[in-house]
Amino acid sequence: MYAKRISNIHYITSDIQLLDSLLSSGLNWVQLRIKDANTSTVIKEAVNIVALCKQYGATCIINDYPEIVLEVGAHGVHLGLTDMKVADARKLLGDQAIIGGTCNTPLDILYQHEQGADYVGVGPYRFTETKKNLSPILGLEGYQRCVEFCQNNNIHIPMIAIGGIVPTDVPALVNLGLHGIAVSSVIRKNTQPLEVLEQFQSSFNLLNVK
Ligand code: TZP
Ligand code: MG
Repeated sequence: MYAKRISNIHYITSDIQLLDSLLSSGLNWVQLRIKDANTSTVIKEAVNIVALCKQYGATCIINDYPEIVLEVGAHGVHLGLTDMKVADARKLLGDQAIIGGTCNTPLDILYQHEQGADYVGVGPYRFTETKKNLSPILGLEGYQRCVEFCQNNNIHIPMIAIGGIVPTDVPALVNLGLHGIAVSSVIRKNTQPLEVLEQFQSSFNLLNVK
């Protein structure tokens, strides 16, 4: 089993908006992802979000900036393939930190696993405007290839699907063997964000995924 509990629902946001209400509705994992800003802006936002997450006992992961994790006391970092290597971030942050790595292919998963990632974000599932320079879209077939590759190579790592995911996608992804999902716009841009969170939560509950 995994020593670190990786949530099934990761919420990606660039600011604190909505977070209080989402956390009080049971959200337990937040990834702060701020692009095109200077580090002092990221630090300011991170300090506030870490404090709020800690009030709710939620995990807070910082995208891209391992040093900021140390500075603000976040739980860990999520790193892309062109960011600091997971193994280097591990040296910096230690065994207790949660480190996630982005993947688009089975070989990326092998690589991030060998680097010592605690989970992998695998995507994009479908087109999304949230990320620039999107890697090739995976669809269910892409995830099937990733899951089979991991089975055949005895790789055990929680896989989090990402990219344009909506609540009705959850059953197919979980049935394939995905551990969870990471979402941003479907919650952030919705007029009823709490309802969307609840739909994700009930999908996982119905599938009896803990
Ligand atoms: N990496 C691949 S897709 C994506 C990231 C960070 C964005 C996911 O956001 P959304 O709005 O849920 O598509
Ligand atoms: Mg990155």
